[in-house]
Amino acid sequence: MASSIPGPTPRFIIGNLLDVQDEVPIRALERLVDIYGPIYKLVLKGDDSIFVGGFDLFDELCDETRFFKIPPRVLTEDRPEGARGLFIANSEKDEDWAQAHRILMPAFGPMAIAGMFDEMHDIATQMVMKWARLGPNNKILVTDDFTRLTLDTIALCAMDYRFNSFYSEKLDPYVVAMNHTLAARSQRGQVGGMIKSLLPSYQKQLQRDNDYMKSVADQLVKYRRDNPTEKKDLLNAMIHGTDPKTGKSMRDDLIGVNMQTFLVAGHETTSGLLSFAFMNMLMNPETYFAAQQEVDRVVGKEKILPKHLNELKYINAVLRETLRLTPTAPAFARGIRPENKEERVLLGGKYEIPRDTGVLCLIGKIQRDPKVYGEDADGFKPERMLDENFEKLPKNAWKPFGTGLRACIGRAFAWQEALLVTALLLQNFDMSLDDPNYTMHIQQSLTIKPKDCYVRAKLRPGISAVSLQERLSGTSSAPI
Ligand code: FDE
Repeated sequence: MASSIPGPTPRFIIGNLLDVQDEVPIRALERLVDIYGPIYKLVLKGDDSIFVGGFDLFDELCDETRFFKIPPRVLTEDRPEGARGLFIANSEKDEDWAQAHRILMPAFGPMAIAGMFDEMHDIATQMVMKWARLGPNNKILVTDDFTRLTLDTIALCAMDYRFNSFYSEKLDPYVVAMNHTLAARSQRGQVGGMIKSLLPSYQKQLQRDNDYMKSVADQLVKYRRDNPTEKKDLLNAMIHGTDPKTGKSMRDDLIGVNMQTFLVAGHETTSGLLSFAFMNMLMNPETYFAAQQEVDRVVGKEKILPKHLNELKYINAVLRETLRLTPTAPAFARGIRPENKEERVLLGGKYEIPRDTGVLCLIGKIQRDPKVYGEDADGFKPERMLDENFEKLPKNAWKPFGTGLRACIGRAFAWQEALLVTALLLQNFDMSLDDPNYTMHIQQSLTIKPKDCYVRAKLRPGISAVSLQERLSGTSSAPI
């Protein structure tokens, strides 16, 4: 027998619009799990939407033979026809997706990522030196500096472009345009955002932003074609790579949209990860010290090298635990695979999922399911994510990078970057919260980040800005 999916009663015309109003929209959706249970239904913009916030049902949705990824509606609605980047392609059957995926997989593979270490280190050094020179009394809004860092890193590693965000207070025009469009898209479900989106001036501005971003990407492709280099970056992989299956190479418009995809997908998510990780450690100082001791043991006072990163087991666990509690991409959608021939698709043996309806998986809630993580599921406990414990978790218990064929292609990239930056900061600074009573608040655009998180960073005893620079460049002659 099928059971009906619970949920708040929809109202005339507006459906459940009022049930999802919140400064942090994802929180509104998560609260509904506490009221209606691990699956519920809402009527939004005239359509039924289903939400899942518990492990068991999610585990079933990860079955790739029955379900597949549905790209996020906020990113796909009202998008003009034409090439689509990996993130928002409709399915794995889409030739553009398949071709880009096959060409890019090796470019995001372990060897290629290890080859990006020096560039990642270069950008991280800019941030570390800035903090060192501004000194211990400087209030740092960590989210801002981590966003500068991750954006500059992906742009340099992917396409040899320097935004130089640490050298200017003013944001690069590309970043301004990108922030506009992301903010607009993330506000789509909120009443304020809907009203704004009706204003012609607002629509025009968005159009201008989109055109500008496209022209920058197109110019970068053209510039590289006219000025070839040997650099092993993602742009060259796309320009020179051929599809192992078809022997074809990528069209320029497809290369352009994928470059834009990497800039967007590769910076806010990783910046949020770093921000939450440091706030978690600073709010639980014993974890900060444990992580710092690990760096002292594994790296000591030397320059951090790629070989060190694998040995940072505790920091690895800190990052995993952070993405468990606050997955920076806080939800993704699954739908019924067209090849799935089940007559009625039932979830949990009883909830019927219609063929044309996406199910939004609330990952932050799923990864706090007490059935998997116990009664202390809401607590920050890196130990539970150390390899020996992590390996014992049920297969789909930790999915902050998505699942299946469409899982995050940038995972190894983001992980190397986050490990390196965390280790560098711990090695050289004693950090503290600016407000010792800080409690974690969240802000959301498309991704989530901690709000108002100010910290201070004091160079560790015996380190000066000058000796630090020597250490970072690996030229230090004397022990420091
Ligand atoms: C993807 C992704 C995902 C899935 C989504 C869905 O399903 O819808 C997720 C969840 C993610 N991703 C997450 C993340 C986190 C972090 C930190 C990151 N992520 C990072 C990064 C970096 C880069 C470069 C990237 N990332 C990228 C990407 C891409 C391209 C994608 C799509 C894929 C396909 O579809 O094919 C993703 N990413 Fe990430």
